[in-house]
Amino acid sequence: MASQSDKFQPTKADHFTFGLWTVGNQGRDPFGDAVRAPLSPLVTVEQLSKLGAYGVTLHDNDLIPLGASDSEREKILRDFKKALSDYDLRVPMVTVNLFYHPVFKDGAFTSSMAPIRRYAIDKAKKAIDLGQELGAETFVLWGGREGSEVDAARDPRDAMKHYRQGVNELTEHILKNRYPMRIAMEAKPNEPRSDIYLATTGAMLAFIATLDHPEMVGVNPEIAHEKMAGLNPYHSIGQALEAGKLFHIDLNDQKPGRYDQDLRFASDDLKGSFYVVKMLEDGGYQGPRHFDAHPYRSENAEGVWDFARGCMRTYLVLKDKVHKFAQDAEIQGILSELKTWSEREDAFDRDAWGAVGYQYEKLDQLVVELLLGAR
Ligand code: DIG
Ligand code: MN
Ligand code: MN
Repeated sequence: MASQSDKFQPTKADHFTFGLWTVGNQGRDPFGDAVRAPLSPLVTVEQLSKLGAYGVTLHDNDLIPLGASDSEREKILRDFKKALSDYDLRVPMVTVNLFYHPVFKDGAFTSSMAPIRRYAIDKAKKAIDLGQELGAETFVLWGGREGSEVDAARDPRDAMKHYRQGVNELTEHILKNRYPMRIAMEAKPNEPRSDIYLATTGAMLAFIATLDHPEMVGVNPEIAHEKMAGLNPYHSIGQALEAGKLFHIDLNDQKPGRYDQDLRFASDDLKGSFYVVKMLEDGGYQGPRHFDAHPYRSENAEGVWDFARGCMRTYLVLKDKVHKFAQDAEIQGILSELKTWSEREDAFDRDAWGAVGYQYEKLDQLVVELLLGAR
């Protein structure tokens, strides 16, 4: 295979991170079994480091199997920390699996059963402790089972009250232990539940405002999830950033109107992905460039690393296009002309304004040609 240009080779300074579950995805789907062998977290750390990644992220049970004994936990953590040190990788984010075990089949924090809610909150607190032990500064909470199929079974107002109680207990846990950690909540409209509560990043931002410690809680928008809701990730991420609430991000891609595909970053929607990179780079987002995606089921163990390379490389190619956008005289010429109009102070002439031509056709064509490498 032709060697890839050095210009787009990732380095740790790019702060790319991957979930253990992403490259470790074995290719199961509702109609087919695993196509790849399990991937050891130790191999993942070594391989991602060699590819230029900055860190890995994990659910509690991606690393510590449910039901592991204290001694098993200690050994797993010892080996994992050694690998992180040997390969100079960080763990900027930890999350909790509140969706795989059958106990969560009707919800975790929003379960109607108090004992299940209590178990879920305690499991999340232990995952926060694990994150602290690994040096994570962000705890992501994705409520994949917080939802419903039968609305007769639960009043969404009760679900909100229980969700709030759970998150408030997590912020109390962080404050009591003086952990330097923040919580980032991740929205998704559906799948695996027929409807998931707090379906979009916008809904999450409204919910966060009702918490005891809203300053400790932000959002972790996922591109695929906003697109599943028919929304424009550039706008969702922009709203979060402007509100000071973009605490983390899940980068991937998604074809419209399909199940959660978690595709390789920018592998479907190049222009939309370009604007996401533009928002992160121009908007001064300081967090890791985190990929929550997985390789196609078609891929073998080698193809997994093609997937990881592709995520990072395309981000860097688009970051270079963001730089070219800022340097492009024609694009900037149109934008500055629009800016002078925006500040006009002469007498308001409704018909004149109604007749204005905004040059958006020309502007968007220039962006398309920039992305196609035609300018
Ligand atoms: C799914 O999009 C969710 C889970 O993978 C995880 O809880 C979170 C981490 O970014 N994203
Ligand atoms: Mn997803
Ligand atoms: Mn995600």
